[in-house]
Amino acid sequence: MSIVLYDLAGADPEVRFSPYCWRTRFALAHKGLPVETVPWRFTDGSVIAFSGQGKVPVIRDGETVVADSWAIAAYLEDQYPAPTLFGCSTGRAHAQFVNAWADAVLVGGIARFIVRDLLDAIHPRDQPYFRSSREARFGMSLEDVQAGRDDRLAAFRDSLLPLRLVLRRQPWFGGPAPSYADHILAGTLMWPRCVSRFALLADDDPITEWLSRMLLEYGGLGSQAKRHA
Ligand SMILES: N[C@@H](CCC(=O)N[C@@H](CS)C(=O)NCC(=O)O)C(=O)O
Repeated sequence: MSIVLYDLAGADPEVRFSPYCWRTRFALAHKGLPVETVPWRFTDGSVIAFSGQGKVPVIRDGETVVADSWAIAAYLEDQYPAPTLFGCSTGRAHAQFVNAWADAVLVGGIARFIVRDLLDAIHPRDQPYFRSSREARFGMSLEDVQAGRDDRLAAFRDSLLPLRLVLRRQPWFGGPAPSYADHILAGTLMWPRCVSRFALLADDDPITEWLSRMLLEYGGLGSQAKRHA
């Protein structure tokens, strides 16, 4: 039986763009687990009824419901140990750091470049909620958040130096093969890729090269993802 994943969808139900849902998609693919995705929109409310909270990803595995991408990765690792997402308990602990850094630094950093583009990709019925909730969070209009992005791009790219330093020594954040650390980072980068045409990364950036390899993993899962036109 497939695991069911409630997955954030855009106006086009095939455009799936959540940085957290993508972490789960990669983790499920890594484990070779069949998945059935259910498109979910910000104003659906449907996941609250059975998961007790209002965010995706949420998975349903038989009778078990798990919300939150990190909790899902931990659940999958415990329930379906091979192939491993973390390698060992130390690897799991280190992946926690990557997860926290991606949530606290990378997601917020990327948002400032694409949040207005994102508005155009989401379902019209989600747009008023998305605009008001995100403008309250940023304390300014979505247009102002994204304004001047070309001038801010070099500083953002510089801030990703630690990723390049790792890739200088090894092909994947997991070392010789992708691990959940790769899923966290690639999942996060699927978000701008799916909703915006803004070139966040330079073509000759080693992170771009790693991401292009990551997109081809798992039968080209990431590369086949539909993008907002
Ligand atoms: N810590 C959660 C974050 C999940 C999250 O923020 N999901 C967003 C979609 S990218 C969401 O469902 N937001 C609902 C809302 O803003 O109302 C995780 O890692 O899964």
